[in-house]
Amino acid sequence: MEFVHRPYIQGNTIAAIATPPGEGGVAIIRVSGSQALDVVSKIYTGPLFSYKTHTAHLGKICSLQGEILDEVLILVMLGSRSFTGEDTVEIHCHGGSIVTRKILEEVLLAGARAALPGEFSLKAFMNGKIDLAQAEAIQELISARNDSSYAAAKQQLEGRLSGTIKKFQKELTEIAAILEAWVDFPEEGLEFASEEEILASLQNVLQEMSALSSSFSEGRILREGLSLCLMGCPNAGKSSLMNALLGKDRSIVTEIAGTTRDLVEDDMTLGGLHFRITDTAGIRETDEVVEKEGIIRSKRAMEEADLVLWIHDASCGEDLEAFILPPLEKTIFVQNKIDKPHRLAEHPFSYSVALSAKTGQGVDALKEMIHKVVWKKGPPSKEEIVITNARHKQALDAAISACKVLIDGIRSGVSPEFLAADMRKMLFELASIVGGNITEDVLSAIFSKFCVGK
Ligand SMILES: Nc1nc2c(ncn2[C@@H]2O[C@H](COP(=O)(O)OP(=O)(O)OP(=O)(O)O)[C@@H](O)[C@H]2O)c(=O)[nH]1
Ligand SMILES: [Mg+2]
Repeated sequence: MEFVHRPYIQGNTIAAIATPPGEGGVAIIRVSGSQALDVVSKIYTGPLFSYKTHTAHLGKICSLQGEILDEVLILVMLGSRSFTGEDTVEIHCHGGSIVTRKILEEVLLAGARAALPGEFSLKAFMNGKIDLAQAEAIQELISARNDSSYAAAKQQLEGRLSGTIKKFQKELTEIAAILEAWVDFPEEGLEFASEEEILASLQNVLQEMSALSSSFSEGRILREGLSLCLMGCPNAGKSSLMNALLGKDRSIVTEIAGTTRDLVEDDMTLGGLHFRITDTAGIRETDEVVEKEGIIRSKRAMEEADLVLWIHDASCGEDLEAFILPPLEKTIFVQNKIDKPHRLAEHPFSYSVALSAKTGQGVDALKEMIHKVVWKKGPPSKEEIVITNARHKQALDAAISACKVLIDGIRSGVSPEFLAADMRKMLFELASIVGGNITEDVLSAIFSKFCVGK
């Protein structure tokens, strides 16, 4: 990992194109820092310094040599009321890639520095406009691929996760004060609170932290979605079902057994979740080299998948015992071709549906079943706070371990100095989630994953 942001200098004036590359109606060049007005005033025709904050003005951008480059709308956002917390000027120009690049070049010649990825958000964080968890949520919001990941990122950006962490910090700081008092005044410390009261408070925080930590698996589903793999014997109708689920003719379907050789992948959205769906080669004994390799890949895809659909041709009554079946808890047994005369098979799976990939009968029931298997305990409610970020999960788990050590320490009468150290460790880990004590290296690693211009 390259740490691009070191060292951070407050007030430095940075500039970048904030809109995606290519042609569009409008493009935005963002300039932020203590010299933002000076920089833009060198190339803008209007009375920039007289503008009130949060106002928009029509004017022209000229090169330093005086050539008119474009007619633009200028947006001025001053000081602490801007996103970054520093003077910001946005130049809204025509959205051609050449005109945009030319204006950015002039802005840089006029004294700004090209912004690094995520540097506007880094400014916002350094200036206390947002905490670290909120800054990370911005990038998650931008890269959200479905309604669920969007909702989770929005919740984090609103500061709901940060609020929960701050509540833990507040409760623990009160206990920490008592522990520190035990260290300083071993005789009198107990008067502040009884050992039972402290243990009860710690147990309470521990339980809440553990619940938040275990929401990560749900959070991962919301953020990244799931992989879904279609397996079964040749001609069972895997490719037909893939196409029925996708609602398009993606995978080749023929009556020849062994049609699909390579993995065929596509994306679909179901119940607000993103699914990466993989059609595979039918499993059978074969000496044919290409098919053999296809079957090896099928099995690998099955192992890696979050969810497997095992497709069974109910019209020909094939024998299930001939197969090594996928893990029962992540598999839905799909009895296909019920539009033909058929006999439903006995099977060991907990989840099953009968359908016809050809007519579409039962496909909606399969979609409902997928939802049920994904959210065994029901999907998280809008109010429930889930963590979606691996860094947050790691810090939370470290805080949980320190909390357990602390509780054991109090129970077994460990010296207060050690207890206070465990408490500090726990507070340190929680603070790192919202960015209280974060090092430049970690900051750099986080913000360098952002887009330029954000
Ligand atoms: N009647 C009927 N035919 C079906 C149904 N599903 C698939 N078929 C037919 O079964 C044959 C095989 O379908 P595919 O979808 O190619 O089966 P597959 O499992 O992908 O087969 P391979 O790629 O060879 O492993 C085709 O002729 C399909 O039209 C169904 O629900 N009803
Ligand atoms: Mg196929």
